[in-house]
Amino acid sequence: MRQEKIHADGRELLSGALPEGKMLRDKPAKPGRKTVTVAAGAKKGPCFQFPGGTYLEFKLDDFNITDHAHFSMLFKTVAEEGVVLYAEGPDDYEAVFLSQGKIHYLIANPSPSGVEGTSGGYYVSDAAVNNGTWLRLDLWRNWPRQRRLRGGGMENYTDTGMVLRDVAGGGEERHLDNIYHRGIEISSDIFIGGVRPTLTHVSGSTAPPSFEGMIKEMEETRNERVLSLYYLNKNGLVKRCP
Ligand SMILES: [Ca+2]
Repeated sequence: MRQEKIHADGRELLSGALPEGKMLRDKPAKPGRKTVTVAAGAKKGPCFQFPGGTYLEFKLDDFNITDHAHFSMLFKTVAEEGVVLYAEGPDDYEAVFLSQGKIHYLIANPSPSGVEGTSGGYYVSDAAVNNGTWLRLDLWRNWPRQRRLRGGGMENYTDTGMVLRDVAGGGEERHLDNIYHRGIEISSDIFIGGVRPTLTHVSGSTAPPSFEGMIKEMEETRNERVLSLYYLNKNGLVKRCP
């Protein structure tokens, strides 16, 4: 199986053109889990301050982001480079990182044989975002949606990509498409602010730099969970925001 590595500039990940994905038409949209009565968003997650050179790892029980997910968070930074979020599976991964001040959201989903190329997604903000203001970031991967057809009836489709909102200024950037990423498999471990150098798809020597700044109110909608209790605070360096 082809192993791809994440590099600081993200470019090396995108060898080959992205094939056009298939729309999700054959499966109905899955309703959200009904067992949790407190919806994500009702309780705001904490604010973490990242000094750089460290990260938080979340290992959440009963947490499934294998084929689709929706993360939401706010972040603030003046750094040009740094990992915001990273998660991986045996062959696939998704990464959100700053490069030259812009936010990049990369989904790598190589085909098992490697010959059909990569069914991934790559979304980059239009403008640099490292201006020290709070920005809301929403990440959608294979997110089930429905729309009414003009001739009647409903059509299922999916959203993948990111939406950025300037909390104070009100500006918004939308980078979404309806490509369904078939066969993507991401495990439930989530890395925020940096990556463990020994991860499958991370190359230790060229691992991207860690995040410097603040990240707060992290949540995931599919599992209706707020990301507050981390499994690992690497070297204890991530603090609560002052
Ligand atoms: Ca895959």
